[in-house]
Amino acid sequence: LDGSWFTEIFDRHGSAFSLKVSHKLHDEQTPYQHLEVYATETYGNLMVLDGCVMLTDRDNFLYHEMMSHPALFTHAAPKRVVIIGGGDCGTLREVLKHPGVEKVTQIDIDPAVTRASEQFFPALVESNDDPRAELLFEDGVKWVDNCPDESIDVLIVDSTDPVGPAEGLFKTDFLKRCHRILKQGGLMVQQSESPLYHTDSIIKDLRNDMGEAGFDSVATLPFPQPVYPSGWWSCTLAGKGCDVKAFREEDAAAATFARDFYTVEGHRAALVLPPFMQRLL
Ligand code: AG3
Repeated sequence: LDGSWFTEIFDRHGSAFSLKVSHKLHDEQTPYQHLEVYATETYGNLMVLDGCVMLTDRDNFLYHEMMSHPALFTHAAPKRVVIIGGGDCGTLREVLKHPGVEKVTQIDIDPAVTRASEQFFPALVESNDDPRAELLFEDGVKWVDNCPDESIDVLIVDSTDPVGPAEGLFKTDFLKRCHRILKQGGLMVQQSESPLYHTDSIIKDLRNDMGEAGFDSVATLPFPQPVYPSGWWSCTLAGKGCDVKAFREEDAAAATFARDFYTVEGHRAALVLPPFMQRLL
């Protein structure tokens, strides 16, 4: 492909994903990662970190809705929410749509991601001035360590792949620390890569590590994500005295906030693991 295409190559899987770009909007080496933003011909703006696609205007709703609404409709009454990573603020925007949420703290290590989102993805930051939102730029692992025991209802880990800055966020040790700060009845949700490419590796390990960290129920929810490796992605929920395979279906059905993907039926369907995943896990 010539220079008018952005391509992310998934070398280990012998595949790649490309978008036709009209021009580059931003290129910055931050202290943590290489941040690029492109204008594409058909997917709106595209954000890339260390060569990996993070989001596009056109399809980020899939990921951000699935990282937030299933978890928030699983918790009995979520009031205190934490997002580790998520600097683009797309997950934060979805969380703030839940009127019962009293405070959301987003902790991303890299302020440059939020600055780029403000500049190039204004729709994602549109609710950042909500008084319930707190944006911090520091190491999420350290923040969790300084957080009091049993003080959080829902913890969302919206990270990059488990290499580079986000590697530590997939380790048992970090999951144990997350378990400590969750109240009884609380849960965490982590982006967990591709069902097709990573079920018998990253997803399986994460689920086992969540069990080892003390969580008593685990569920992996697959969802489409055209711009990520294999075009298919997942999040994994882990409950602390909370069954993550059940959710508040009536409340979810009655919710009136705007969304483009999440539905009660879709949530129910996402809880049904495809047979190939059942075999591998
Ligand atoms: N976080 C998940 C990015 C993983 C994509 N991996 C890849 N392209 N190889 C996205 C952050 C959106 N808030």
